[in-house]
Amino acid sequence: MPRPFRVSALLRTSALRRTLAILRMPALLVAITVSVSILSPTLARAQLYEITAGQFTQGCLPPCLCPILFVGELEGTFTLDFTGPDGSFDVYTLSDFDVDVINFLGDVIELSGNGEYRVDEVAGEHELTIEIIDVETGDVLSMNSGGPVEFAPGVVFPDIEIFVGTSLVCAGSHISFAASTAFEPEFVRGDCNDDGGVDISDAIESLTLLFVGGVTNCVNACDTNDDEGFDISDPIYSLAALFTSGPAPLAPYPNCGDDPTGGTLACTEFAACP
Ligand SMILES: [Ca+2]
Ligand SMILES: [Ca+2]
Ligand SMILES: [Ca+2]
Repeated sequence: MPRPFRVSALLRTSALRRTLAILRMPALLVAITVSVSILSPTLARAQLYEITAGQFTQGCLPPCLCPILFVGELEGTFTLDFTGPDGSFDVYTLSDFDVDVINFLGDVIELSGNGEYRVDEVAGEHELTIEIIDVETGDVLSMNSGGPVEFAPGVVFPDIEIFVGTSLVCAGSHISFAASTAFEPEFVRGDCNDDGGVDISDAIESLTLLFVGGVTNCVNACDTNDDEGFDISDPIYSLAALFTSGPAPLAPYPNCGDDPTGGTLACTEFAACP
Protein backbone atom coordinates (compact mmCIF):
# COMPACT_ATOMS: atom_id res chain seq x y z
CA MET A 1 0.00 0.00 0.00
CA PRO A 2 1.23 3.56 -0.63
CA ARG A 3 2.83 5.15 2.36
CA PRO A 4 1.03 8.16 3.82
CA PHE A 5 3.08 11.32 3.71
CA ARG A 6 2.73 14.94 4.71
CA VAL A 7 3.60 17.59 2.16
CA SER A 8 4.63 20.03 4.88
CA ALA A 9 7.15 17.55 6.21
CA LEU A 10 8.36 16.62 2.78
CA LEU A 11 8.93 20.20 1.75
CA ARG A 12 11.50 20.45 4.50
CA THR A 13 13.58 17.69 2.99
CA SER A 14 16.54 18.76 0.94
CA ALA A 15 15.97 15.83 -1.42
CA LEU A 16 12.55 17.10 -2.42
CA ARG A 17 13.81 20.64 -2.78
CA ARG A 18 16.51 19.37 -5.13
CA THR A 19 13.95 17.35 -7.08
CA LEU A 20 11.58 20.28 -7.47
CA ALA A 21 14.46 22.54 -8.43
CA ILE A 22 15.34 20.14 -11.25
CA LEU A 23 11.77 20.04 -12.46
CA ARG A 24 11.55 23.87 -12.51
CA MET A 25 14.45 24.24 -14.95
CA PRO A 26 13.20 23.73 -18.51
CA ALA A 27 16.64 24.19 -20.09
CA LEU A 28 18.09 21.54 -17.82
CA LEU A 29 15.17 19.27 -18.59
CA VAL A 30 15.99 19.45 -22.30
CA ALA A 31 19.57 18.45 -21.57
CA ILE A 32 18.38 15.72 -19.22
CA THR A 33 16.01 14.30 -21.82
CA VAL A 34 18.83 14.10 -24.35
CA SER A 35 20.99 12.31 -21.80
CA VAL A 36 18.20 9.88 -20.95
CA SER A 37 17.80 8.87 -24.56
CA ILE A 38 21.41 7.72 -24.43
CA LEU A 39 21.42 6.22 -20.95
CA SER A 40 18.10 4.47 -20.65
CA PRO A 41 18.60 1.53 -23.09
CA THR A 42 21.26 -0.02 -20.80
CA LEU A 43 18.71 -0.37 -18.07
CA ALA A 44 15.76 -0.96 -20.33
CA ARG A 45 17.20 -3.88 -22.21
CA ALA A 46 18.83 -5.94 -19.45
CA GLN A 47 17.20 -9.34 -19.59
CA LEU A 48 17.41 -12.65 -17.77
CA TYR A 49 17.33 -15.67 -20.10
CA GLU A 50 16.51 -19.26 -19.34
CA ILE A 51 17.94 -22.07 -21.47
CA THR A 52 15.00 -24.12 -22.69
CA ALA A 53 17.02 -26.76 -24.54
CA GLY A 54 20.68 -27.30 -25.15
CA GLN A 55 23.54 -29.69 -25.49
CA PHE A 56 27.25 -29.61 -24.65
CA THR A 57 29.48 -32.00 -26.56
CA GLN A 58 33.18 -32.73 -26.67
CA GLY A 59 34.48 -34.57 -29.69
CA CYS A 60 33.76 -34.40 -33.37
CA LEU A 61 31.34 -32.70 -35.68
CA PRO A 62 30.17 -34.52 -38.83
CA PRO A 63 31.52 -35.40 -41.34
CA CYS A 64 34.67 -36.11 -39.36
CA LEU A 65 34.93 -39.68 -38.17
CA CYS A 66 36.24 -39.40 -34.64
CA PRO A 67 34.32 -40.18 -31.48
CA ILE A 68 32.07 -38.01 -29.36
CA LEU A 69 33.82 -38.05 -25.98
CA PHE A 70 31.13 -36.42 -23.91
CA VAL A 71 27.57 -35.23 -24.37
CA GLY A 72 25.22 -33.67 -21.83
CA GLU A 73 22.07 -31.58 -21.65
CA LEU A 74 22.12 -27.93 -20.53
CA GLU A 75 20.07 -26.35 -17.75
CA GLY A 76 20.55 -22.80 -16.57
CA THR A 77 20.30 -19.08 -17.07
CA PHE A 78 22.28 -16.06 -18.26
CA THR A 79 21.76 -12.34 -18.58
CA LEU A 80 22.03 -10.04 -21.58
CA ASP A 81 22.73 -6.35 -20.97
CA PHE A 82 22.41 -3.95 -23.87
CA THR A 83 25.62 -1.96 -24.34
CA GLY A 84 24.86 -0.11 -27.58
CA PRO A 85 24.76 -0.39 -31.37
CA ASP A 86 27.97 -0.87 -33.33
CA GLY A 87 26.57 0.17 -36.70
CA SER A 88 24.84 -2.95 -37.99
CA PHE A 89 24.43 -4.88 -34.77
CA ASP A 90 22.96 -4.27 -31.33
CA VAL A 91 25.62 -5.39 -28.87
CA TYR A 92 24.85 -7.12 -25.59
CA THR A 93 27.15 -8.23 -22.79
CA LEU A 94 26.40 -11.82 -21.82
CA SER A 95 27.03 -12.39 -18.12
CA ASP A 96 26.03 -14.59 -15.20
CA PHE A 97 26.16 -17.68 -17.41
CA ASP A 98 25.13 -20.21 -14.78
CA VAL A 99 24.62 -23.57 -16.44
CA ASP A 100 24.75 -27.23 -15.43
CA VAL A 101 25.59 -29.92 -17.96
CA ILE A 102 24.05 -33.28 -17.10
CA ASN A 103 25.03 -36.45 -18.97
CA PHE A 104 23.09 -39.69 -19.25
CA LEU A 105 24.82 -41.07 -16.16
CA GLY A 106 23.63 -38.12 -14.09
CA ASP A 107 27.10 -36.61 -13.86
CA VAL A 108 26.99 -32.82 -13.60
CA ILE A 109 29.51 -30.29 -14.91
CA GLU A 110 28.99 -26.77 -13.61
CA LEU A 111 29.77 -24.03 -16.11
CA SER A 112 30.04 -20.27 -15.78
CA GLY A 113 31.02 -17.75 -18.42
CA ASN A 114 30.91 -14.34 -19.98
CA GLY A 115 30.70 -13.14 -23.52
CA GLU A 116 29.25 -10.85 -26.13
CA TYR A 117 26.08 -11.31 -28.14
CA ARG A 118 25.45 -9.22 -31.27
CA VAL A 119 22.18 -9.21 -33.14
CA ASP A 120 20.83 -7.55 -36.28
CA GLU A 121 17.10 -8.09 -35.99
CA VAL A 122 16.40 -6.60 -39.42
CA ALA A 123 18.84 -8.88 -41.25
CA GLY A 124 17.95 -11.83 -39.00
CA GLU A 125 21.58 -12.45 -38.04
CA HIS A 126 23.36 -12.87 -34.76
CA GLU A 127 26.78 -13.74 -33.37
CA LEU A 128 28.01 -15.05 -30.04
CA THR A 129 31.48 -15.19 -28.54
CA ILE A 130 31.77 -16.65 -25.06
CA GLU A 131 34.39 -17.81 -22.59
CA ILE A 132 33.02 -20.90 -20.86
CA ILE A 133 34.63 -21.83 -17.53
CA ASP A 134 34.45 -25.26 -15.90
CA VAL A 135 33.82 -24.16 -12.31
CA GLU A 136 35.44 -27.27 -10.79
CA THR A 137 38.61 -27.44 -12.88
CA GLY A 138 38.95 -23.80 -13.91
CA ASP A 139 39.41 -24.86 -17.54
CA VAL A 140 38.41 -22.13 -20.01
CA LEU A 141 36.87 -22.84 -23.41
CA SER A 142 36.76 -19.94 -25.86
CA MET A 143 33.75 -20.49 -28.09
CA ASN A 144 32.21 -18.55 -30.94
CA SER A 145 29.57 -18.94 -33.60
CA GLY A 146 32.05 -18.41 -36.43
CA GLY A 147 30.92 -14.85 -37.14
CA PRO A 148 27.36 -13.66 -37.82
CA VAL A 149 24.95 -16.48 -38.63
CA GLU A 150 21.30 -16.49 -39.63
CA PHE A 151 18.60 -16.95 -37.02
CA ALA A 152 17.46 -20.56 -36.69
CA PRO A 153 14.26 -21.20 -38.70
CA GLY A 154 11.19 -19.88 -36.89
CA VAL A 155 13.20 -18.24 -34.11
CA VAL A 156 12.96 -14.47 -33.72
CA PHE A 157 14.92 -12.35 -31.21
CA PRO A 158 14.52 -11.95 -28.21
CA ASP A 159 14.33 -15.75 -28.43
CA ILE A 160 17.79 -17.12 -29.18
CA GLU A 161 18.91 -20.38 -30.73
CA ILE A 162 22.59 -20.63 -31.60
CA PHE A 163 25.57 -22.98 -31.95
CA VAL A 164 29.06 -22.13 -30.72
CA GLY A 165 32.28 -24.08 -30.45
CA THR A 166 35.98 -23.92 -29.77
CA SER A 167 36.28 -25.04 -33.37
CA LEU A 168 33.47 -25.32 -35.86
CA VAL A 169 35.42 -27.88 -37.89
CA CYS A 170 35.69 -31.43 -36.54
CA ALA A 171 37.21 -31.86 -33.08
CA GLY A 172 36.41 -29.45 -30.29
CA SER A 173 33.93 -28.54 -27.60
CA HIS A 174 30.53 -27.33 -28.73
CA ILE A 175 27.39 -25.88 -27.22
CA SER A 176 24.06 -25.50 -28.93
CA PHE A 177 21.18 -23.99 -27.03
CA ALA A 178 17.78 -22.38 -27.28
CA ALA A 179 16.93 -19.70 -24.73
CA SER A 180 13.98 -17.46 -23.98
CA THR A 181 13.47 -14.52 -21.69
CA ALA A 182 12.91 -15.98 -18.26
CA PHE A 183 9.89 -15.81 -16.01
CA GLU A 184 9.80 -12.51 -14.17
CA PRO A 185 8.68 -11.93 -10.59
CA GLU A 186 5.62 -9.94 -9.61
CA PHE A 187 6.27 -6.31 -8.76
CA VAL A 188 4.50 -3.05 -7.81
CA ARG A 189 4.74 -0.35 -10.45
CA GLY A 190 6.09 2.87 -9.00
CA ASP A 191 8.04 1.18 -6.19
CA CYS A 192 11.29 1.89 -8.01
CA ASN A 193 13.47 1.33 -4.93
CA ASP A 194 11.73 -1.96 -4.06
CA ASP A 195 11.08 -1.07 -0.41
CA GLY A 196 7.41 -2.05 -0.31
CA GLY A 197 5.94 1.45 -0.60
CA VAL A 198 5.36 4.08 -3.26
CA ASP A 199 6.47 7.53 -2.12
CA ILE A 200 8.87 10.39 -2.80
CA SER A 201 11.87 8.10 -2.33
CA ASP A 202 10.91 6.28 -5.54
CA ALA A 203 11.02 9.46 -7.63
CA ILE A 204 14.41 10.24 -6.07
CA GLU A 205 15.60 6.71 -6.84
CA SER A 206 14.46 7.14 -10.46
CA LEU A 207 16.32 10.43 -10.83
CA THR A 208 19.42 8.89 -9.26
CA LEU A 209 19.36 5.91 -11.64
CA LEU A 210 18.84 8.17 -14.64
CA PHE A 211 21.32 10.92 -13.89
CA VAL A 212 23.81 9.65 -11.33
CA GLY A 213 23.96 5.94 -12.07
CA GLY A 214 23.31 2.72 -10.24
CA VAL A 215 21.70 -0.64 -10.74
CA THR A 216 18.15 -1.84 -10.30
CA ASN A 217 16.89 -5.40 -10.53
CA CYS A 218 13.45 -4.26 -11.67
CA VAL A 219 13.52 -1.31 -14.03
CA ASN A 220 9.96 -2.24 -15.01
CA ALA A 221 8.80 -1.03 -11.56
CA CYS A 222 10.36 2.35 -12.39
CA ASP A 223 8.35 2.62 -15.63
CA THR A 224 5.58 4.36 -13.71
CA ASN A 225 3.59 5.31 -16.82
CA ASP A 226 4.03 1.86 -18.45
CA ASP A 227 5.15 3.27 -21.79
CA GLU A 228 7.89 0.60 -22.07
CA GLY A 229 10.65 3.11 -21.46
CA PHE A 230 12.39 4.41 -18.36
CA ASP A 231 13.05 8.12 -18.62
CA ILE A 232 12.37 11.48 -17.01
CA SER A 233 8.64 11.11 -17.68
CA ASP A 234 8.47 8.40 -15.01
CA PRO A 235 9.61 10.41 -11.94
CA ILE A 236 7.51 13.31 -13.24
CA TYR A 237 4.51 10.95 -13.40
CA SER A 238 5.28 9.76 -9.85
CA LEU A 239 5.56 13.30 -8.49
CA ALA A 240 2.31 14.29 -10.20
CA ALA A 241 0.55 11.29 -8.62
CA LEU A 242 1.93 12.18 -5.19
CA PHE A 243 1.54 15.97 -5.18
CA THR A 244 -0.89 17.16 -7.84
CA SER A 245 -3.59 14.46 -7.95
CA GLY A 246 -2.18 13.00 -11.14
CA PRO A 247 -3.16 9.45 -12.12
CA ALA A 248 -1.80 6.61 -10.01
CA PRO A 249 0.89 4.32 -11.40
CA LEU A 250 -0.57 1.85 -13.88
CA ALA A 251 -1.06 -1.84 -13.02
CA PRO A 252 0.35 -3.69 -11.22
CA TYR A 253 -0.42 -1.10 -8.53
CA PRO A 254 -0.91 -0.86 -5.58
CA ASN A 255 -0.66 -4.65 -5.16
CA CYS A 256 1.95 -7.05 -6.49
CA GLY A 257 1.25 -8.45 -9.92
CA ASP A 258 2.49 -9.11 -13.44
CA ASP A 259 2.93 -6.46 -16.09
CA PRO A 260 -0.38 -6.69 -18.00
CA THR A 261 1.14 -4.99 -21.04
CA GLY A 262 4.29 -7.11 -21.22
CA GLY A 263 7.29 -5.37 -22.76
CA THR A 264 11.04 -5.66 -22.73
CA LEU A 265 11.90 -3.86 -19.47
CA ALA A 266 13.68 -6.25 -17.15
CA CYS A 267 12.60 -7.39 -13.71
CA THR A 268 14.83 -10.17 -12.44
CA GLU A 269 14.15 -9.72 -8.72
CA PHE A 270 11.62 -7.82 -6.65
CA ALA A 271 12.07 -8.36 -2.93
CA ALA A 272 8.91 -6.54 -1.85
CA CYS A 273 6.71 -9.13 -3.61
CA PRO A 274 7.13 -12.59 -2.10
CA1 LIG B 1 9.45 2.55 -2.81
CA1 LIG C 1 8.01 5.14 -18.68
CA1 LIG D 1 4.65 -2.92 -19.74
